[in-house]
Amino acid sequence: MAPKTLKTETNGRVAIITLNRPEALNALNSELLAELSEALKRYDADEKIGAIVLTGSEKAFAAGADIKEMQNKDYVGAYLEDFFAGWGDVAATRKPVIAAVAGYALGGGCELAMMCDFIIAADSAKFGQPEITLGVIPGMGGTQRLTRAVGKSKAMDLCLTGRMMEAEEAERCGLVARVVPAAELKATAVKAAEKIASFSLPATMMAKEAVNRADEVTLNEGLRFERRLFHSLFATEDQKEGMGAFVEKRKAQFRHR
Ligand code: CO8
Repeated sequence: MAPKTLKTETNGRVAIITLNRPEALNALNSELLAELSEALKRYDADEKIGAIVLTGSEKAFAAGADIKEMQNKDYVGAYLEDFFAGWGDVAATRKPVIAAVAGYALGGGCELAMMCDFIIAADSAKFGQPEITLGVIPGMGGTQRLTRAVGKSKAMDLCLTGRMMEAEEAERCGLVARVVPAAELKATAVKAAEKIASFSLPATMMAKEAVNRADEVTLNEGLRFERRLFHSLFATEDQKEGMGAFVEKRKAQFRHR
Protein backbone atom coordinates (compact mmCIF):
# COMPACT_ATOMS: atom_id res chain seq x y z
CA MET A 1 0.00 0.00 0.00
CA ALA A 2 1.33 3.45 -0.89
CA PRO A 3 2.41 5.48 2.16
CA LYS A 4 0.09 8.34 3.17
CA THR A 5 2.49 10.59 5.04
CA LEU A 6 5.48 10.57 2.73
CA LYS A 7 6.54 10.20 -0.89
CA THR A 8 9.38 8.04 -2.07
CA GLU A 9 11.29 8.06 -5.34
CA THR A 10 14.62 6.85 -6.61
CA ASN A 11 17.12 8.57 -8.85
CA GLY A 12 19.78 6.05 -9.90
CA ARG A 13 21.42 4.83 -6.68
CA VAL A 14 19.81 7.58 -4.59
CA ALA A 15 16.52 7.20 -2.72
CA ILE A 16 14.59 10.35 -1.86
CA ILE A 17 12.01 10.34 0.94
CA THR A 18 9.81 13.45 1.19
CA LEU A 19 7.74 13.94 4.33
CA ASN A 20 4.25 14.88 3.23
CA ARG A 21 1.74 15.98 5.86
CA PRO A 22 1.26 19.55 4.62
CA GLU A 23 -1.84 20.03 6.77
CA ALA A 24 0.33 19.70 9.91
CA LEU A 25 3.67 21.08 8.68
CA ASN A 26 4.92 17.48 8.55
CA ALA A 27 4.35 16.95 12.28
CA LEU A 28 5.64 13.51 13.19
CA ASN A 29 2.85 11.12 14.19
CA SER A 30 2.88 7.36 14.64
CA GLU A 31 1.70 6.69 11.10
CA LEU A 32 4.56 8.77 9.70
CA LEU A 33 7.04 7.00 11.97
CA ALA A 34 5.82 3.58 10.78
CA GLU A 35 5.96 4.60 7.11
CA LEU A 36 9.35 6.28 7.41
CA SER A 37 10.81 3.29 9.26
CA GLU A 38 9.48 0.94 6.61
CA ALA A 39 10.89 3.05 3.75
CA LEU A 40 14.31 3.36 5.37
CA LYS A 41 14.50 -0.38 6.09
CA ARG A 42 13.51 -1.14 2.50
CA TYR A 43 16.21 1.15 1.06
CA ASP A 44 18.77 -0.08 3.56
CA ALA A 45 18.17 -3.62 2.28
CA ASP A 46 18.13 -2.64 -1.41
CA GLU A 47 21.55 -3.20 -2.94
CA LYS A 48 20.73 -0.82 -5.81
CA ILE A 49 20.56 2.10 -3.34
CA GLY A 50 23.76 3.72 -2.06
CA ALA A 51 22.49 6.82 -0.22
CA ILE A 52 19.23 8.33 0.98
CA VAL A 53 17.96 11.93 1.07
CA LEU A 54 15.30 12.81 3.63
CA THR A 55 13.48 16.06 3.03
CA GLY A 56 10.23 17.91 3.71
CA SER A 57 8.44 20.84 2.11
CA GLU A 58 9.52 24.40 1.41
CA LYS A 59 7.74 25.54 4.58
CA ALA A 60 8.67 22.73 6.94
CA PHE A 61 11.07 19.84 7.18
CA ALA A 62 8.97 18.90 10.23
CA ALA A 63 7.41 21.16 12.90
CA GLY A 64 7.94 18.57 15.62
CA ALA A 65 6.20 15.58 17.09
CA ASP A 66 2.45 15.74 16.52
CA ILE A 67 1.22 17.71 19.53
CA LYS A 68 -2.41 16.80 18.87
CA GLU A 69 -1.54 13.09 18.97
CA MET A 70 0.55 13.51 22.14
CA GLN A 71 -1.52 15.89 24.22
CA ASN A 72 -3.71 13.33 26.02
CA LYS A 73 -1.06 10.75 26.75
CA ASP A 74 -0.37 9.82 30.35
CA TYR A 75 2.86 8.70 31.96
CA VAL A 76 2.05 5.01 32.38
CA GLY A 77 0.69 4.70 28.85
CA ALA A 78 3.71 6.48 27.34
CA TYR A 79 6.05 4.32 29.42
CA LEU A 80 4.34 1.03 28.60
CA GLU A 81 4.25 1.68 24.85
CA ASP A 82 7.80 3.14 25.07
CA PHE A 83 6.41 6.14 23.22
CA PHE A 84 8.60 7.13 20.27
CA ALA A 85 11.28 4.49 20.93
CA GLY A 86 10.65 3.52 17.30
CA TRP A 87 12.57 6.61 16.19
CA GLY A 88 15.66 4.61 17.08
CA ASP A 89 15.01 2.69 13.82
CA VAL A 90 15.65 5.87 11.85
CA ALA A 91 18.98 6.47 13.56
CA ALA A 92 19.86 2.80 13.00
CA THR A 93 19.79 3.13 9.20
CA ARG A 94 23.15 1.82 8.01
CA LYS A 95 23.42 3.57 4.65
CA PRO A 96 24.29 7.27 4.54
CA VAL A 97 21.26 9.54 5.01
CA ILE A 98 21.34 13.27 4.22
CA ALA A 99 18.72 15.57 5.74
CA ALA A 100 17.75 18.34 3.29
CA VAL A 101 16.05 20.92 5.49
CA ALA A 102 13.97 23.91 4.39
CA GLY A 103 11.65 25.88 6.67
CA TYR A 104 10.89 24.67 10.18
CA ALA A 105 12.89 21.86 11.78
CA LEU A 106 11.53 22.12 15.31
CA GLY A 107 11.41 19.74 18.25
CA GLY A 108 11.18 16.21 16.86
CA GLY A 109 11.83 17.72 13.40
CA CYS A 110 15.23 19.04 14.49
CA GLU A 111 15.86 15.73 16.25
CA LEU A 112 14.95 13.80 13.11
CA ALA A 113 17.36 15.93 11.05
CA MET A 114 20.06 15.20 13.64
CA MET A 115 19.43 11.44 13.34
CA CYS A 116 20.59 11.77 9.73
CA ASP A 117 24.31 11.75 8.95
CA PHE A 118 24.53 15.37 7.95
CA ILE A 119 22.26 18.28 7.30
CA ILE A 120 22.16 20.45 4.21
CA ALA A 121 19.99 23.46 4.98
CA ALA A 122 18.17 25.92 2.77
CA ASP A 123 18.73 29.55 3.73
CA SER A 124 15.07 29.48 4.86
CA ALA A 125 15.66 26.77 7.47
CA LYS A 126 14.87 27.40 11.14
CA PHE A 127 16.01 25.00 13.83
CA GLY A 128 14.84 24.82 17.41
CA GLN A 129 13.87 22.69 20.40
CA PRO A 130 10.68 24.47 21.55
CA GLU A 131 9.45 21.62 23.78
CA ILE A 132 10.02 23.76 26.88
CA THR A 133 7.23 26.06 25.68
CA LEU A 134 4.87 23.06 25.82
CA GLY A 135 5.82 22.09 29.36
CA VAL A 136 8.11 19.22 28.34
CA ILE A 137 11.68 18.65 27.13
CA PRO A 138 13.10 17.09 23.94
CA GLY A 139 12.48 13.33 23.89
CA MET A 140 14.03 12.09 20.65
CA GLY A 141 17.65 13.06 21.21
CA GLY A 142 17.50 16.86 21.38
CA THR A 143 19.37 17.18 24.64
CA GLN A 144 21.96 14.59 23.55
CA ARG A 145 22.62 14.91 19.82
CA LEU A 146 22.26 18.70 19.83
CA THR A 147 24.73 19.02 22.72
CA ARG A 148 27.23 16.82 20.89
CA ALA A 149 26.75 18.83 17.69
CA VAL A 150 26.88 22.39 19.03
CA GLY A 151 28.26 22.16 22.57
CA LYS A 152 26.67 22.75 25.96
CA SER A 153 26.16 26.50 25.90
CA LYS A 154 24.25 26.69 22.60
CA ALA A 155 22.30 23.50 23.38
CA MET A 156 21.26 24.93 26.74
CA ASP A 157 20.27 28.22 25.09
CA LEU A 158 18.05 26.42 22.56
CA CYS A 159 16.53 23.85 24.96
CA LEU A 160 15.92 26.32 27.79
CA THR A 161 14.61 29.30 25.84
CA GLY A 162 12.89 27.37 23.04
CA ARG A 163 14.09 29.97 20.53
CA MET A 164 14.64 29.21 16.87
CA MET A 165 17.94 29.67 15.07
CA GLU A 166 18.36 30.54 11.42
CA ALA A 167 20.35 28.44 8.95
CA GLU A 168 23.36 30.75 9.09
CA GLU A 169 23.69 30.38 12.87
CA ALA A 170 23.11 26.62 12.57
CA GLU A 171 25.99 26.35 10.12
CA ARG A 172 28.23 28.56 12.25
CA CYS A 173 27.72 26.35 15.30
CA GLY A 174 28.27 23.09 13.43
CA LEU A 175 24.72 21.70 13.35
CA VAL A 176 24.55 22.09 9.60
CA ALA A 177 27.14 21.03 7.03
CA ARG A 178 26.19 23.50 4.28
CA VAL A 179 23.64 26.24 3.61
CA VAL A 180 22.35 26.74 0.08
CA PRO A 181 19.67 28.93 -1.52
CA ALA A 182 16.25 27.34 -0.97
CA ALA A 183 15.71 26.78 -4.69
CA GLU A 184 18.88 24.68 -4.87
CA LEU A 185 18.28 22.54 -1.77
CA LYS A 186 16.97 19.33 -3.27
CA ALA A 187 19.37 19.34 -6.24
CA THR A 188 22.34 19.97 -3.91
CA ALA A 189 21.33 17.17 -1.54
CA VAL A 190 20.70 14.72 -4.37
CA LYS A 191 24.04 15.63 -5.96
CA ALA A 192 25.84 14.99 -2.65
CA ALA A 193 23.96 11.68 -2.28
CA GLU A 194 24.86 10.69 -5.86
CA LYS A 195 28.51 11.36 -5.09
CA ILE A 196 28.33 9.22 -1.93
CA ALA A 197 26.44 6.47 -3.78
CA SER A 198 29.10 6.38 -6.50
CA PHE A 199 31.73 5.25 -3.97
CA SER A 200 32.20 1.77 -2.57
CA LEU A 201 29.13 0.92 -0.47
CA PRO A 202 31.05 -1.04 2.19
CA ALA A 203 33.43 1.93 2.50
CA THR A 204 30.70 4.57 2.86
CA MET A 205 28.81 2.41 5.36
CA MET A 206 31.96 1.80 7.40
CA ALA A 207 32.86 5.50 7.30
CA LYS A 208 29.42 6.25 8.75
CA GLU A 209 29.80 3.57 11.39
CA ALA A 210 33.24 4.81 12.40
CA VAL A 211 32.26 8.50 12.62
CA ASN A 212 29.22 7.58 14.72
CA ARG A 213 31.43 5.53 17.02
CA ALA A 214 33.25 8.75 17.93
CA ASP A 215 30.21 9.80 19.97
CA GLU A 216 30.19 6.61 21.99
CA VAL A 217 33.69 5.48 22.94
CA THR A 218 37.04 6.81 24.12
CA LEU A 219 39.52 8.13 21.56
CA ASN A 220 41.74 5.04 21.81
CA GLU A 221 38.84 2.64 21.37
CA GLY A 222 37.56 4.70 18.48
CA LEU A 223 40.96 4.70 16.81
CA ARG A 224 41.24 0.90 17.23
CA PHE A 225 37.74 0.45 15.80
CA GLU A 226 38.59 2.69 12.84
CA ARG A 227 41.83 0.78 12.15
CA ARG A 228 40.05 -2.60 12.19
CA LEU A 229 37.46 -1.33 9.71
CA PHE A 230 40.23 0.16 7.59
CA HIS A 231 42.04 -3.22 7.55
CA SER A 232 38.83 -5.02 6.63
CA LEU A 233 38.32 -2.87 3.53
CA PHE A 234 41.39 -4.53 2.01
CA ALA A 235 39.17 -7.61 1.66
CA THR A 236 36.89 -5.76 -0.80
CA GLU A 237 37.01 -5.73 -4.58
CA ASP A 238 36.42 -2.00 -4.40
CA GLN A 239 39.71 -1.34 -2.58
CA LYS A 240 41.56 -3.11 -5.41
CA GLU A 241 39.57 -1.14 -7.98
CA GLY A 242 39.92 2.24 -6.20
CA MET A 243 43.66 2.03 -5.68
CA GLY A 244 44.23 0.32 -9.05
CA ALA A 245 42.35 3.10 -10.82
CA PHE A 246 44.44 5.76 -9.08
CA VAL A 247 47.70 4.09 -10.12
CA GLU A 248 46.45 3.56 -13.69
CA LYS A 249 45.21 7.19 -13.83
CA ARG A 250 41.60 6.28 -14.66
CA LYS A 251 38.26 6.77 -12.93
CA ALA A 252 37.35 3.98 -10.51
CA GLN A 253 34.35 1.84 -11.35
CA PHE A 254 33.21 0.58 -7.98
CA ARG A 255 31.15 -2.60 -7.80
CA HIS A 256 30.01 -1.71 -4.28
CA ARG A 257 31.29 -5.04 -2.99
N1 CO8 B 1 1.91 19.07 15.90
C1 CO8 B 1 0.66 19.08 15.40
N2 CO8 B 1 0.21 20.00 14.52
C2 CO8 B 1 1.07 20.97 14.17
C3 CO8 B 1 2.38 21.04 14.67
C4 CO8 B 1 2.80 20.03 15.57
N3 CO8 B 1 4.05 19.96 16.06
N4 CO8 B 1 2.99 22.12 14.15
C5 CO8 B 1 2.10 22.71 13.34
N5 CO8 B 1 0.92 22.02 13.35
C6 CO8 B 1 -0.32 22.32 12.64
C7 CO8 B 1 -1.04 23.49 13.27
O1 CO8 B 1 -1.81 23.08 14.37
C8 CO8 B 1 -1.88 23.99 12.10
O2 CO8 B 1 -2.99 23.13 11.97
P1 CO8 B 1 -4.48 23.78 11.85
O3 CO8 B 1 -4.43 24.53 10.55
O4 CO8 B 1 -5.35 22.58 11.81
O5 CO8 B 1 -4.64 24.65 13.03
C9 CO8 B 1 -0.97 23.73 10.89
O6 CO8 B 1 -0.01 22.76 11.31
C10 CO8 B 1 -0.22 24.97 10.44
O7 CO8 B 1 0.46 25.50 11.57
P2 CO8 B 1 0.34 27.03 12.04
O8 CO8 B 1 -0.99 27.58 11.63
O9 CO8 B 1 0.72 27.10 13.46
O10 CO8 B 1 1.47 27.66 11.09
P3 CO8 B 1 2.29 28.99 11.37
O11 CO8 B 1 3.02 29.27 10.09
O12 CO8 B 1 1.46 30.05 11.95
O13 CO8 B 1 3.37 28.59 12.53
C11 CO8 B 1 5.01 27.14 13.56
C12 CO8 B 1 4.37 27.63 12.24
C13 CO8 B 1 5.78 28.29 14.22
C14 CO8 B 1 5.98 26.03 13.20
C15 CO8 B 1 3.90 26.63 14.52
O14 CO8 B 1 3.07 25.74 13.81
C16 CO8 B 1 4.42 25.92 15.74
O15 CO8 B 1 4.88 26.54 16.66
N6 CO8 B 1 4.34 24.55 15.74
C17 CO8 B 1 4.71 23.76 16.88
C18 CO8 B 1 6.21 23.66 17.02
C19 CO8 B 1 6.58 22.83 18.22
O16 CO8 B 1 6.30 23.22 19.37
N7 CO8 B 1 7.23 21.68 17.99
C20 CO8 B 1 7.64 20.81 19.06
C21 CO8 B 1 6.64 19.73 19.26
S1 CO8 B 1 7.00 18.72 20.66
C22 CO8 B 1 8.16 17.66 20.12
O17 CO8 B 1 8.58 17.67 19.00
C23 CO8 B 1 8.65 16.68 21.13
C24 CO8 B 1 9.48 15.61 20.47
C25 CO8 B 1 9.91 14.59 21.41
C26 CO8 B 1 8.84 13.61 21.74
C27 CO8 B 1 9.48 12.39 22.23
C28 CO8 B 1 8.51 11.50 22.99
C29 CO8 B 1 9.21 10.38 23.66
